[in-house]
Amino acid sequence: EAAAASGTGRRARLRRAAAHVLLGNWTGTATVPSRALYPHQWSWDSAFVSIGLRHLSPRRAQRELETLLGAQWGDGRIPHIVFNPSVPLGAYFPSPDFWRSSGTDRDTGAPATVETSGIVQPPVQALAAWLVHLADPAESRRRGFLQRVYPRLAAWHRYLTASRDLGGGGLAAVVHPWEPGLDNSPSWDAALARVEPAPRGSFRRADLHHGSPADRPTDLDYARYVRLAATYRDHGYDDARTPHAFAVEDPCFNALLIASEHALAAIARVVGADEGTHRRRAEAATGALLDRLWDPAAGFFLPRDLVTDERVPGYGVSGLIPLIVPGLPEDVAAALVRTARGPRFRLGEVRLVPSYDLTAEEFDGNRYWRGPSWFNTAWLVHRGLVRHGESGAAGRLRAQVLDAAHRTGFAEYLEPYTGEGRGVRRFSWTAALALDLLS
Ligand code: 2M8
Repeated sequence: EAAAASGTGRRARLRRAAAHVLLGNWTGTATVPSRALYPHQWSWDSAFVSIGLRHLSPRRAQRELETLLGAQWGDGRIPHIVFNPSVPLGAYFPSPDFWRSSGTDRDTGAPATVETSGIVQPPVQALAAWLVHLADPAESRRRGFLQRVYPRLAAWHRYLTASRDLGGGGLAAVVHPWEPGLDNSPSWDAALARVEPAPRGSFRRADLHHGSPADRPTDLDYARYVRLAATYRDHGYDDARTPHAFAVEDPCFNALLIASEHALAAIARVVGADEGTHRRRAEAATGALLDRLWDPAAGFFLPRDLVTDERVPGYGVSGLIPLIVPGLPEDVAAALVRTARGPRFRLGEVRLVPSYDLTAEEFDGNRYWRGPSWFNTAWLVHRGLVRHGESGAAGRLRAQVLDAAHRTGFAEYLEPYTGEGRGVRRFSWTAALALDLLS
């Protein structure tokens, strides 16, 4: 009884601490990932944040997504950053004067009244909208939440499945390493090596004011990120006209698109739109995911580099995320669970799920997406494990997330072996997703 009581006390403390982080990072219309390092609104961060916020305030969670969708472009894209005009330009790089979204004179339809980036992030938004609705369907109906977001989410998915099907095989491509959200993953090294770096001194990083250089991408990575973004910008963010030096089909990005398409089907049903279209799209994309990214020899999902039209070898956490896809063949799911438990990810033995193969030469337990464990990918793997009946492994992962989130003061990421926090603290999606797993 005493143990149960102390467990209840711990949960209450964690809940309070997580709520405190989310309140501190709330700007009045949305949540910043971190006041220090990321002082604007990020697309997939907001989606994850709303999944946690729904347990504190379903209304605020709805608002979070509505603010993001308010910055949608005419062509359907949801930008990866929505800039807060009250934050000084130098606080984050690249700032609005780099992206110049409102000055875009092409047909992309960037909003005139809010500054945004021109690239995108993984499509978690429809899944988040559905989960937010489920937290309080009465409040959602009262505010007409799903009616309002449905057309925008549908336009977002149309943009991804039409303009971003650069490989023509039924999957969405990412055209910048910031788009899959796993910025400096070793999975992008080979594709990125072909990109001519922007000249040294042509840009000034702001991230190093807040983080240790050893925990962040390198200057050479940044020089290439800048080149790719500037090229896209200089072609009016037009997907057909831009000569994409980097174009990749990423398993995590596409798994989220499929999960979100299923969520959109559920939303369509509530708002009286055509559910079948979304189900059919989800099923077609699942077939494409298996055809194009499943590597039977590796027993793993691998990104496809569209410049070489080859799969990218190596085991990144992205390849585990298709576990969330409804209707994944059982033998494929079983192979993924085996790999997660094996020496490359050591699920249950090291903290959370490392972002890259522990046995690979490229693994670096401190440097951002090159090895550290992250809470959003752990939340997704947890969801996949539950889907496939792996309740023991899911329960252990959940306990690790809750412990690590609280112990590190809601760190951005963890060194997988020691569990020490890395990056910033009071990081929003860490707090939000811990809250979700607690509830
Ligand atoms: C990181 O990416 C941004 C660029 O978008 C950065 O390094 O400045 C990534 O971890 C990304 O996944 C995340 O959405 C973003 C904000 O938390 O930070």
